[in-house]
Amino acid sequence: MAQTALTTNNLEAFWMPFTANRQFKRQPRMFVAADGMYYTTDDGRQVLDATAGLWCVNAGHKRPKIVEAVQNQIAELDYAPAFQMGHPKAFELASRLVNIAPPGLDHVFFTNSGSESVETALKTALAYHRVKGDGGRFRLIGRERGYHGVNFGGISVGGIVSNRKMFGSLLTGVDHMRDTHDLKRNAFTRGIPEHGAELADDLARIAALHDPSTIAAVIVEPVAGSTGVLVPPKGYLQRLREICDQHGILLIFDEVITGYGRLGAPFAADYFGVTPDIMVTAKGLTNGVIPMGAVFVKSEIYEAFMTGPEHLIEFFHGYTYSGNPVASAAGLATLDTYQEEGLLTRAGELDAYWADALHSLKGLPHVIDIRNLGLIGAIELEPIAGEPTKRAFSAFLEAYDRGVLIRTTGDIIALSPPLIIEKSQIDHLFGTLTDVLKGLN
Ligand code: PXG
Ligand code: PLP
Repeated sequence: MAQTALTTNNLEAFWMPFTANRQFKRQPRMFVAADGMYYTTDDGRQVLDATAGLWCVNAGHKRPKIVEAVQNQIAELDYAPAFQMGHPKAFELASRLVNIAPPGLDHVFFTNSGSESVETALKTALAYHRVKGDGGRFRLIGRERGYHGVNFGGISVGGIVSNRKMFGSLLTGVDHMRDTHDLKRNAFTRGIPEHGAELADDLARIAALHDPSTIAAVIVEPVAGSTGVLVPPKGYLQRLREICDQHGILLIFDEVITGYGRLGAPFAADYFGVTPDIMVTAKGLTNGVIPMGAVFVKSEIYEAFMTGPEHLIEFFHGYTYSGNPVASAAGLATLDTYQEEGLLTRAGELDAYWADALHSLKGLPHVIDIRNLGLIGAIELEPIAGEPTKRAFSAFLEAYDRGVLIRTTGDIIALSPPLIIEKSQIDHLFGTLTDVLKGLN
């Protein structure tokens, strides 16, 4: 092995994100290569990727077309200024994206991550009302247990206490609906739960409280990912759409996880038949290989900005790397790969097999709920009394030792394999998890 931080044993300098730094640095877990469904560890073991990296490597690892496109693009045009200049691939990618997006979402703003996409969507919503002369709409509504990245807007509308409480004052004018998790009524539901559509009426209640004409937008994940795979109850998203329409509130779907085939349709908006006004994406857009996000907006939003003298900038927003050439090339090659292999709908072909295998874990020790939709799964464990998160973290470490990468959040195991997973690999994954769960304290 080359002289690396690992061999020189200097892991201190890197302050790792969302990581138990001291535990990790005592006992590091390092990947050095990846191919298809598998990672290779620094000690040469193969680890089945049951999380698509961090929900982003939807086409699997080291896909030849994407590797080649990135290599060629760096050699041809490495960077072009994002402001007042263009390059062809960003336009091509935006057009291709609009073609696979739900009808009406006809314009794309590029960012570099899900967090930036969220900020972009929130700012777009606020600015849209202003350019229309409706600047009294300044409130943003999120949801408890929502995850919208880690920037200030995102943590303000987000509903994860630990992501908020260290940071003092957040955005003002924000309120939250209740989350849709209802273990009592919906535990062990296969797919979409029956109970809880009425929770969408929280939006109507909050709107009435604040005066609906002060509300700019509501942002939700169609399926909450980070807080443990919370599938929306039957009719819930339709109800949110109706309430937004009644009150002139923009509906933002944060599809950072659900986008690009995760549910068996290109986007959750397609899957649920509910079209938002703004759709936030990232992750699977470039298969995770180059950071990039894309925010889709309805034509009437884009057009509302396209007024005034033509030489003036219409929207004071953008990133140095918006539509970066290498990221755009990665995005185009990713879309090619998805299309050639039918990956944007493959989860729909596998989901019954996936759900059968996942729900067969019911009855194992500590398992108090199992949830699924598309190629997403969650296994909720009873926490160890007084030591929340410890049981699931032990499962994570044990699964890793047995050659399977899973994700945990709180005491919930979350699964989201690359969409290329084979049935035999699904069997292997749940066989290993069964052994892991049987051995847990
Ligand atoms: N919105 C949603 C719905 C997300 O899931 C973001 C925004 C932020 O994206 P960036 O690219 O800024 O991280 C996310 C990201 C996990 C996990 O294991 C989830 C995310 C990221 C890392 C880990 O639950 N979601
Ligand atoms: N900070 C400073 C000092 C900058 O000059 C810039 C961009 O020019 C930024 C932050 C924002 O960086 P980015 O466009 O990569 O988000």
